Amino acid sequence: MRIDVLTLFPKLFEEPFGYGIFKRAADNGLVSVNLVNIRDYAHDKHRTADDSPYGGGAGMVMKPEPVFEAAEAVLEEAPGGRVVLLTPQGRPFSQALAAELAREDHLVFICGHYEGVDDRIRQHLATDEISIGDYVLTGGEIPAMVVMDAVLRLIPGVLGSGESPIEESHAGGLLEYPQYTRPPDYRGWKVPEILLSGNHGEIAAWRREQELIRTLERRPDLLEKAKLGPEYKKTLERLQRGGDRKNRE
Ligand code: J9Q
Repeated sequence: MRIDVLTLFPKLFEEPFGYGIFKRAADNGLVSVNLVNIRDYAHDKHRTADDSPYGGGAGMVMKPEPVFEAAEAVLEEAPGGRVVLLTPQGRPFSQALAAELAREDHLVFICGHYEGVDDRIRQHLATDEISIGDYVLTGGEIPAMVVMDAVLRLIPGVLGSGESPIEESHAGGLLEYPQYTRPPDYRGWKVPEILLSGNHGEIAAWRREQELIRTLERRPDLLEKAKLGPEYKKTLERLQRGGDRKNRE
């Protein structure tokens, strides 16, 4: 997969994507991340990328010409990719959308700044608009990094063999069970005995129950949409009948 990031702050992406699994993925030819400074496509000697809003109001708006021309330059090199504008008005980002984007060969991210981008960028350049959540940020860079992280790890071969992407939180629609490692007793806080038992059937049952308890308590909205197998359904029904003493305490 090729990813082009159009931003006024390309250096922000160098650290997070220059190390670890993303560096390895790049070295193995699975992904290439191309950082494009929008300012390089400005038309004047001051490299102006923003201007005051028509109709008045506070702040600045990103000008269309540098963004269009930066995008056209990368699309000429690599035609036909989805052009994603990060914006609070976009489609809510989710694991399902990450999986959809992970099947693409080419993504172009446009990171807006200031009070927003000229709306013609949204209307005539972006093919997708994505929001990572309902909060105010200063720019689209961090949202682009969030989307890139979620997408890249789903590309086959990006995660090592020990790091399968399938079993994790939200992939199955439930919250994850609690994880523990050594030592078995830390400051008197003990690892649940079942995990030390070596009984793989009981461990799996305990983990299913923990996922359901956590999801019921913290994110009951997720349970509505979750696709539960028969083992999960049975456990959920038992928990909802109040069949588990630990859960009532
Ligand atoms: C560009 N707040 O917020 C949530 N998802 C994306 C954004 C965002 C923002 C400001 C600028 C994107």
